[in-house]
Amino acid sequence: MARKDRTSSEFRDALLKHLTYTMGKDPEHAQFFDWRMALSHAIRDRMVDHWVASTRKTYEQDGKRVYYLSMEFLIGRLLEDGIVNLEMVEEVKEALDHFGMDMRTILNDEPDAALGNGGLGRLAACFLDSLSTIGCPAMGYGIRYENGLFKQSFVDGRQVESPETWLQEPHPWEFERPEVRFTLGFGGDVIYENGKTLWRPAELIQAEAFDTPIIGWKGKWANTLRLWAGRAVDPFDLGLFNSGDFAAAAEHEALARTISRVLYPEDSNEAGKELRLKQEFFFSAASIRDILRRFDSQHDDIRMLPKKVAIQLNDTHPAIAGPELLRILHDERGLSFEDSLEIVHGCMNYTNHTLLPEALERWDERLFGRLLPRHLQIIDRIDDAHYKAHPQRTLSARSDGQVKMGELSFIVANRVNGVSALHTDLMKQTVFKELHTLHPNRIVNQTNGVTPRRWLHNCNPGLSRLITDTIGDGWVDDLEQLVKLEPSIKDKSWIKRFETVKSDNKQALATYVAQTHGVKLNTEAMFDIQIKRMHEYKRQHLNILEAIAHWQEIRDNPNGDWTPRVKIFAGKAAQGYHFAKDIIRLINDVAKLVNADHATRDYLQVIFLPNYNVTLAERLIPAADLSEQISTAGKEASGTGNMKFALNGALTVGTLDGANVEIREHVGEENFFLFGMLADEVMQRRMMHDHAQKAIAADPRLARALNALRDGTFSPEDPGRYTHIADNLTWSDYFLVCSDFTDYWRAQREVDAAYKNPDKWAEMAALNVARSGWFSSDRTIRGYMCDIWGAESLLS
Ligand code: NBG
Repeated sequence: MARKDRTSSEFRDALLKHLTYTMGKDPEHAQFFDWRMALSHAIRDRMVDHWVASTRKTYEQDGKRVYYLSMEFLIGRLLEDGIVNLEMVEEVKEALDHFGMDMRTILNDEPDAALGNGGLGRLAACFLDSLSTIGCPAMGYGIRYENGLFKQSFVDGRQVESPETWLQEPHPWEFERPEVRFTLGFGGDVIYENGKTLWRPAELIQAEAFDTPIIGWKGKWANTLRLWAGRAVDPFDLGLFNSGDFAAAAEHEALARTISRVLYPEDSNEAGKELRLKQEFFFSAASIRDILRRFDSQHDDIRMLPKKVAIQLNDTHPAIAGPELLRILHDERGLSFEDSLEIVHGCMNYTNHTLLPEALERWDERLFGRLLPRHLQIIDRIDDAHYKAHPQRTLSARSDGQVKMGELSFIVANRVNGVSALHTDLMKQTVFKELHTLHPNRIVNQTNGVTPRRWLHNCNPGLSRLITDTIGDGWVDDLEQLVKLEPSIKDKSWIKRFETVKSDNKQALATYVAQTHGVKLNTEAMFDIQIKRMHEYKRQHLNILEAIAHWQEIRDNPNGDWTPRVKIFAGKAAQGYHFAKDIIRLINDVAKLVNADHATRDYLQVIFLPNYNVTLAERLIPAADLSEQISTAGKEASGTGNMKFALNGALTVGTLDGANVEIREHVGEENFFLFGMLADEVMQRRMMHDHAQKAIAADPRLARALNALRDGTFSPEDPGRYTHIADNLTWSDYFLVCSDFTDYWRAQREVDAAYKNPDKWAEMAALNVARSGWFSSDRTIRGYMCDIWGAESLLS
């Protein structure tokens, strides 16, 4: 038998074996679910060999290990990733064909692991993929939320949330590790005994580990994602049960489980805040213990820790890991406070992901002191030591009754990084100005990136094939090779193939939307897409306001030479963020009216797709012509969707914000539609008290669009529904929608004009692909390894 036949028959056997013995099903009666689980197990088996080999090598080499602590890992589906990274696509297809099953249908049966909100969580997932591809010994640590980010649906255009229940079905990728459990505490007292300070927590809980192997490109390396689940120390009170109080008997278990139940619990009330802080301590403290246990198994001198361990704090959520490590070293292991602090400082690094003041974590010191009394003392000592070293400083990690996690993280960390060049500069000038003056070498930049495996190779097979046909497949783990496409872009027949790929992707999206939402999209039109969390700074309302103004203009002149567009939105709003939810409703109401308008519907369609997640992004991005990156300058730390769109051949209409700045530099300003104020202009303009009214007075289109919000055009049954949005934009407009509207309008008309020349458009889009190679998360991770962690690849 030829090797290929042998391997595919071996895989067939493996699949059948799992179907029979893991799932307990006869192929005759197996459902999609059974096949998917059998396939996942068969693929997982293949991963395990690589995983064990990588783990072994990591121990043997005893190099520096990287620990990425993150409250979120938005990993999405894993089956296709696994199949592709193990180079098993053909084998799997053949095996499934043999049993009369369709691979795509089975892949589509997998639920998304939605353990994150947005960019921060997705970045962590891209980093895991790159760490494994590069062969950097690393581990991700997070929380195994039973309910990930809520499911979004629309009722009368309004967002309705329901729980995400991805763990209701067994999750084939994880390995439960009942032997890896740590007992953690909250509350209680701090006592002084024999010259020692000890924390005696009142409430105990256990953290249990669940491991998922993360396999890199071509299976050369695999790391681990370790997620912690909450467990009760005494799960069940038999006494209470026997006395007949069944609910109380199980209460411990239920309470312990709530800690890993939901992602970002509603924190507008005291109980929610407390749960959130508990979650942060829970996973940080469990991870620190696990890191120390592993270190101790190989070393006896704790002073070596910074040589062997680099800990990355993904935003401030795991910041309590610093004081916890210090507490263990000082209180439990008896090192001096100063030595402990030095070790902690040598290990910890902090990534800042936002400058929005409301997103920088601060805890009420009473709440903090009640849950973590010893840590509060330790934070004070860290802060005092810092003050002694820098008596000229004015800020501190604890002031105005609050514990300030941003300042604390900065003081504790060895390196602090921003996520785009602009964001890093703004960090130095604004939130961390004083700390940066005191520690001028601490802040470094690491512009975000995205994994080319998921975000081009797997999600856009048509474009991947064209690229590989043209330049070979070296680009998949060396994305900057995409520049080799440039000479072909001048070739008319190549551009035709490029255009065909895009139009096929648009057709596939249109088919999906027709099947799932019953809306027929005009595939001849430009697909203009804005997908991201709903937030005023991201300005989905600028986009819809421009759409309204454009619609009004088409109505005035229905026989004009308009460029047809389909405007697509997707994104979730936080449960308690009413304004953002009203913007969703507005977009849905506009869609209802505009899509039914016979005079305009050939030129303008609007659709809001519900329940945005990683899988939906994988469908939308390859089909985009235009990428909307229109945040108020200075507010979007980086963005990563912007990179995915450019890499898949969409042109960007955007402000000079976050990584847009660097995208524009790379793809060329002639291939990017720029508009809007710069970050410093934004700050200036905001000081003008009547900036919005001036902008409205100067632009009749804007005034007319705002009037349509006021006069009930989009909500005739409830005419006052959108008055508050118009009022907000007229009287406050913190995010400067009105001041940027006119220039946005101009840029959009340039977009329209450019789209009229399809070959030229395709050429610009292809240049975006060819020049986006720098935005690979492999490049970002190499930057962290070299500038922050001092870690090395173990791939030979
Ligand atoms: C987000 C920023 C994005 C950035 C991602 C990843 C948070 C707190 N921040 O601009 O808003 O791309 O982080 O760095 O989620």
